[in-house]
Amino acid sequence: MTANPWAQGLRAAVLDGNAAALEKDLDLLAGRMPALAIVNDVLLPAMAEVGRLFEKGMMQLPFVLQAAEVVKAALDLLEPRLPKAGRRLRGSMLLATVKGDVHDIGKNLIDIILRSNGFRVVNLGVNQGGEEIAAAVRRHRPGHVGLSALLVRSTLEMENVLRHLRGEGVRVPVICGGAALTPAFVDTALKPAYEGKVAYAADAFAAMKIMSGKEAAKPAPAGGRPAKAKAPAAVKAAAPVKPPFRGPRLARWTLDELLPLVDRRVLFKARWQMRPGPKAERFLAETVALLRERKIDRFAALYGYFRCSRRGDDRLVIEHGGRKTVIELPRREGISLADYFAPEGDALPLFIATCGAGMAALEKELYASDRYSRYLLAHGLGAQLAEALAAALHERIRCDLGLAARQGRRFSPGFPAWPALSDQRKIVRLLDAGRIGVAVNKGDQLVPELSVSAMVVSHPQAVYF
Ligand code: B12
Repeated sequence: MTANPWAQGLRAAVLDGNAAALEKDLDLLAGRMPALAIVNDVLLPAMAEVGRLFEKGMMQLPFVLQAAEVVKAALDLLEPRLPKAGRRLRGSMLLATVKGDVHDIGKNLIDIILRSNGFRVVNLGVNQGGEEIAAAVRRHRPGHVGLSALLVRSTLEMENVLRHLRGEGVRVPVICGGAALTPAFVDTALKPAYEGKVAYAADAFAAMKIMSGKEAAKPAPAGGRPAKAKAPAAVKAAAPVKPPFRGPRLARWTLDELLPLVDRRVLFKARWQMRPGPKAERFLAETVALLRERKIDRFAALYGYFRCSRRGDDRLVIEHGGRKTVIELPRREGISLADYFAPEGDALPLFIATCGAGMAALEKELYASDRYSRYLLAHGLGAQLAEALAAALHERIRCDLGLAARQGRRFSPGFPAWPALSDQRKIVRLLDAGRIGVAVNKGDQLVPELSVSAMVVSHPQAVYF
């Protein structure tokens, strides 16, 4: 790295995520070195340092994204001076979230970090099937394909994509990532479906190592022995709860009411990947101010009580509006959620809560205007506001039913005790969730994305499993 002070200034701007003097710094520097050298010898090494600091735990994710913002702004400013050909790229990736999945942020974080590290990225967007991806591979000829999936079901869709690519004769190495994906699944299900290489990467930094040939894909961790299932206690009949009303009802919370319910530790550590402390608190205050400015300060939910009865040993039949809806609750570890409902008739509390369309629009706008750090912060707070709403509804239902402390457990479709994500469609219909702008897409996901659906099980013996 050159010792010239302007280059040092630019490097510091990237590392500090501070674009305040960027235009001036770049102008001064461009008079002294070619634009291409600024990219290759200053910006990319600075970003590589950011990556090293992140991996050592010395830089936190929102600051990595701020650094990426500075690099993006610098590249935009340098663009007219950069030669059309000859720009050294570290590699290229065609990136897509697979069909049936509308989850954007995981894939977009990969896009942001790869681009700011000198990779070319073609981001196809969400809900992409094998045909679209194969056509884009032919068009863009990427060095790697990156597939993203949030849900278990979309990890299965990855296998279809790979089979389709194989059928089309594509052999470009593929890197897969996402919340519900495991290295073991990549090894056992995805690798055999494709002729080219398939690797798992936990994040953008792992992906860059694979793309640079620096690190072989990690072998799957030895699968631990599954915990021995405890014999479930026999479920005794419980006195039926008395719901205060039947059918759906609207409930609203303001941002001020919800904020005290936000779990800050989860927000900071899991959603923002930051240590709790003054910096995280400052980001929280700024993100809340942004939400207020955009009038994202009222949140709607629907909840209600429905007549239901247990049918067989793993089903509930819900009766509402002259129509029967059946929910299957498969037995696991000897327990089915159906065990907690009486065959002769019971009450089922259901709810849906959403951050609303305004939040989704804000996220889209922040990403499109290259405010990457704000994008992560808004998404993370939105996720925790959805959780806070769910907690508030859970509490309201517990109060309505007069449940004892710690009685009344919340279960959502898509989790092991209630695996059918498609039951979200049934909940949306029963609660008439269109009234609060919530719908279900073809992949059975709630739209807007930052929404939660659940039932509350009031039986005193109910446990999480
Ligand atoms: C926060 C969260 C929520 C939030 C926000 C969700 C969202 N869409 O953003 C809220 C509370 C709204 C929510 C709701 C639900 N959730 Co949720 N949620 C999570 C949680 C805890 C984190 C997801 C997240 O946002 N991560 C942050 C982003 C940035 O990470 P990411 O997408 O994983 O991407 C990173 C990596 O995976 C990787 N990566 C991603 N893609 C790629 C691609 C490549 C090429 C590479 C290299 C790397 C890579 O890099 C990214 C950056 O580091 C996960 C569990 C978990 N620990 O991951 C469950 C999880 C995704 N949720 C789950 C479920 C079931 C739900 C609900 C269906 C529950 C319900 N019925 O209400 C709803 C769905 C609502 C809907 N719209 O239909 C399940 C899904 C399982 C399944 N059955 O498929 C999970 C896996 C929890 C679990 N253990 O079962 N959820």
